[in-house]
Amino acid sequence: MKTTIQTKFLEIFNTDPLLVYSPGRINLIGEHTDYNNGFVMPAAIDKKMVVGIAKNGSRKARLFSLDFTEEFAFELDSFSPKKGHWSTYIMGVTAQLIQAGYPVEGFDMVFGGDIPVGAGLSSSAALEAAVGYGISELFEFDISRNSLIHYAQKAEHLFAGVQCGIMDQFASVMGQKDKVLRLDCRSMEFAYFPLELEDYSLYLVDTKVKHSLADSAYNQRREECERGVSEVKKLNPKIHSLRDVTLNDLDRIKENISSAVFNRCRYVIEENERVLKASDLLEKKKINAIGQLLYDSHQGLSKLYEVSCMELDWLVEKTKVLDYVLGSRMMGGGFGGCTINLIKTEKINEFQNIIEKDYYDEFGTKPAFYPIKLGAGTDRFD
Ligand code: GAF
Repeated sequence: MKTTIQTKFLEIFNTDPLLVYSPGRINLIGEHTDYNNGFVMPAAIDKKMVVGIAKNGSRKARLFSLDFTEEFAFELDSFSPKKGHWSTYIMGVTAQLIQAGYPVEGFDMVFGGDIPVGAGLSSSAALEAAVGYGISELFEFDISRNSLIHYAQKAEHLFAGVQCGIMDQFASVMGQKDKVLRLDCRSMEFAYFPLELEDYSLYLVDTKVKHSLADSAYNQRREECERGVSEVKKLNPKIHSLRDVTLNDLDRIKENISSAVFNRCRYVIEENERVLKASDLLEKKKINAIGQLLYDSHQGLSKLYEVSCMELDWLVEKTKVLDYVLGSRMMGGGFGGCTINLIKTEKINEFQNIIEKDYYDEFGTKPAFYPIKLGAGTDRFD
């Protein structure tokens, strides 16, 4: 990919670019907990977004997307984002840096990658992080990784219109080879855990569907959680997020909230517990028990948080009769994308054959399968 970007850059802009990358991510467990100040356990993967960038001496950004074979340009002094278009992410990050006082000048950019788009592997966070890092390296700005993560998140909020948490950008920027991260999204404290699964592997099955309500439902879930918190706050003003709420607190406000809000809050409280258990189990190498947590997480996401869909539910259900699968759940925001499966390594081919055939019989399309390798976070190519 690096060479392809370099060659295209030379062809279009007639010069050699600075080359950086930022990876996609998986999430072992801890879904929809990040914006509730809770815990998550993501990891960067070896699939990445690669950005080639060079100064062009103007006040314009001239862009070329290799994946969409499309060009786009925007002025650095006025931003008019095109909602849903890839340029939105690049514009968003550029705008955040300018707003923060960094003297960004005109640049040319070619980008592309191998992160499947719409699969819940955070290709957009990877693009945001790569663009922010690329600009920072090109103009020699002194931007900490932590700030980069927050500029990327803000770009998503203000330009893409998704009120996302911090997990995706954090995993993309901070990932380490062969390691899973446990992040406390309130304190931003984090720890790395080697992914040692003995005879087991993590394996993704991509439904290849993305139901259209994904973005609006995401923002709605966030509001529902906030509604729950504001009720608990009436009893205890010291509480600021679901992270501080117990199931007991929730029972006390049950009469004042809808059953949907109750369920959303219950799921988040329980999921936070599961993340802490999972990191403990990973450390103690109790792999079997992690599998059950994945199933429990899915159950909550599907029935309480209601962000699953029939394809994801079908895939998870299907694994329950396969004794070599320890656990399975939907991954990411939901309404499509991938399931993450903890499966006996030697059985992966058998698993793939069964799922491919039965999924096709059920839905008339074939899913995609991705083995997982954990890679390093945002960096410059040497
Ligand atoms: C999306 C968001 F971008 C993340 O912040 C996170 O909330 C995730 O959905 C659900 O866990 O990927």
